[in-house]
Amino acid sequence: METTIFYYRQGMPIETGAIIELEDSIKRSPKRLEELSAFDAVIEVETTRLIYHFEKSDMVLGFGETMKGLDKRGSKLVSFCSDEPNHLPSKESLYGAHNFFVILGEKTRGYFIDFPGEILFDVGFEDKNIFNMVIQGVDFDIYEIQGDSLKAVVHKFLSLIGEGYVPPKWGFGYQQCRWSYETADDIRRVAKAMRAADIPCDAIYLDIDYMERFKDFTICDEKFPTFENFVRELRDLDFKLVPIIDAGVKIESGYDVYEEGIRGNHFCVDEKGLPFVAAVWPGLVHFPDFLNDDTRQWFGDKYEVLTRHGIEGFWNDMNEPAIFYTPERLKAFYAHVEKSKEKALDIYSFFELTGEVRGLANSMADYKSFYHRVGDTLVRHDKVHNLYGYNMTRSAYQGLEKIDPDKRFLLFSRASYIGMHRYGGIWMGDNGSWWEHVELTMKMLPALNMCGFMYAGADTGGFQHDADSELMIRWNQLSIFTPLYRNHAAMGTRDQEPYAFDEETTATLRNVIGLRYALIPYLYSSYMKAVKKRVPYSANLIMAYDKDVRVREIEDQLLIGDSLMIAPIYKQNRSGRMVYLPEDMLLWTSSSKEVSNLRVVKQGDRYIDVALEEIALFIRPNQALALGAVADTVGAINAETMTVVGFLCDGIEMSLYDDDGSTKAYKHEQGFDTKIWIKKHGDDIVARMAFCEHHGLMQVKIIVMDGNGVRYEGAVTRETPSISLEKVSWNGK
Ligand code: MIG
Repeated sequence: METTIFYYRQGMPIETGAIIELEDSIKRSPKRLEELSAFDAVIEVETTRLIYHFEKSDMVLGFGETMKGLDKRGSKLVSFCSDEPNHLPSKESLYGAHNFFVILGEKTRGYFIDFPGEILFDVGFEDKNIFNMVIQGVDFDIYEIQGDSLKAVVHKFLSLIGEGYVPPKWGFGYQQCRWSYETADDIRRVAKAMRAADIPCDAIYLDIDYMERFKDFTICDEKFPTFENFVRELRDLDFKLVPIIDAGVKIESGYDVYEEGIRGNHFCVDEKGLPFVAAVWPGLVHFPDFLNDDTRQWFGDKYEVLTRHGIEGFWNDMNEPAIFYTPERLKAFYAHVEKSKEKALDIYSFFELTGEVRGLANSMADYKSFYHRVGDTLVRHDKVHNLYGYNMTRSAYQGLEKIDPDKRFLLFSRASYIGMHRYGGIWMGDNGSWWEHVELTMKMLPALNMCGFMYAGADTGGFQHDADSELMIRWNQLSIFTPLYRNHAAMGTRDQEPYAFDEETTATLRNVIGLRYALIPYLYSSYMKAVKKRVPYSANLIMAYDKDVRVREIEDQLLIGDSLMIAPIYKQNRSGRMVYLPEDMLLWTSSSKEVSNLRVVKQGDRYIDVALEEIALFIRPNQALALGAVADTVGAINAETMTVVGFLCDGIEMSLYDDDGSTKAYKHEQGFDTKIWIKKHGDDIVARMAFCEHHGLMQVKIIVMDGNGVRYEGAVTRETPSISLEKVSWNGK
């Protein structure tokens, strides 16, 4: 995998910390922007335009969190972290600003535009032949990676931005959320119902109502009396509690976080140098100036208020930062209303008025009216906007690291910028219970992976609107493959816990979620390998099959790790779908973790039956899946037995990674590596395992099918780690 990096610098950019592993020799001698040959640069007074002329065959991949599919050509995207609760196809910005893309054509070139203000990416939208980029500034860095394949370029980029965040292993379990389980009793009910329905679940979430009037680092005593005992009670039932933390700090005299923030000059300031005031859930708030090291330390230390009670994970919300309104803009709006009273309101002035109401939230004028301290100068927020959520999560990560340096905490964020993946994951924000958003989950995941965000997932079942049982099942059947697997719904929507529908749905979801737990040995191993090897955990087919022109248009099938391809159902009332196989694969149509329904599917376009209770798993040639035992939680999984299911063509050689799942030992130690070899010797099929001495695994059942559909089985143990497999059936018979 050959790559070459070119580093360009224009003006005097602010240090974003996105790129941390660039060779010193390259870093020390940046090229001038004019030397960037693929793009023509036009530097104006306050903006920079970069223009690229498309070749006919060019595709544009990447950009992380967007509403778009695999190829972004023909799209208009705006890089500006936005609190966007309506994920409509026309939306140009979501919560993350991920300015990394790859132009894939005659040549393969990746670009990262390291600039924290707004960028317009017109990827052949106004003019289909022109990629027009408008950077709202004249100070930025550009990293160009030229390579011999998409895989090589992405690998290099993932290497430049540093090793990704690793959650505790329980973060791979199923997690249940709602806005809000309001009281301790609500949570108890969910916990009990989950166990009564025999549905595995590792965590239940606390949304904003657990706080005292939405004040960060407080707990509402009335709703959650003796919080510490409650956390323990839940832990005894094997559930983790994961509270939310919002970006805005309530202005309230006597509230310690507010008082400390004022005393320590920790808040962003307005033009007059006074703490900037905006309104979010707590009412009027100040925003911590996360761009400062001392503020990050101060805020990060606050997480101890909750870890002290036994909390082991957090989600950071509203950190674009979202603004409902500012008193300033509200005042202007009232004045407008007063003025409109003087003359008769016509339809146009009516719409102007209502438009202004809607424009109160997240207004660019507000983002231009406050400042951060950067070194000795004040920098206007809009110029560094995309660094805000990133630095909030960095603050949390560093705070938690201080609290317990070796412990992995669960942590993810709504807003993000490239580089934040080192500190936490992200969730995909306020989607809706729409089939289109099942599909969107599948489109976002690989694009996020290209940008380093591997611990990611959608609000399964949909946040806005009401979910029905079929949508719920199909969405879960996809989400079992996303590292972050969480069911979340908005206030006022129908209950959508796995037991909230009918008995049949509960039974199906029990199996679906059970399969997730069974797959953890494979999924966790794949995740850890991806983090360590700097490759995506999940990718579009084009990443692996770039010689096959057909896969250039395939965005509704995904690769998960090295062995697996999935083809989820994302439409209503379907009992199957077309799947394109770039090569022969072994199909396991699973309705539970029992391994039946195996068959070889030949390369090409195939119609695959996938009934509502089934999931189609495609195992690639000479690859295998590893299935463990199912339990209520990840921690309770019995590690002694495992089943390996493989598609044997010439020989399978695989290694499965595991570790303690809770400490950061993975950073400097090898981990537990279990190796498996399955080989054909004439008519004989020999399986051999190298058990890791530190792993509890005692025996492994092996099931393989060869290209002719002949199934072989056997079991290896620590005593007999090498065996011949027995032929058991012919194409499932
Ligand atoms: O303005 O905390 O995206 O997950 O449930 C809404 C309430 C604020 C937005 C988050 C969502 C969360 C909700 N929050």
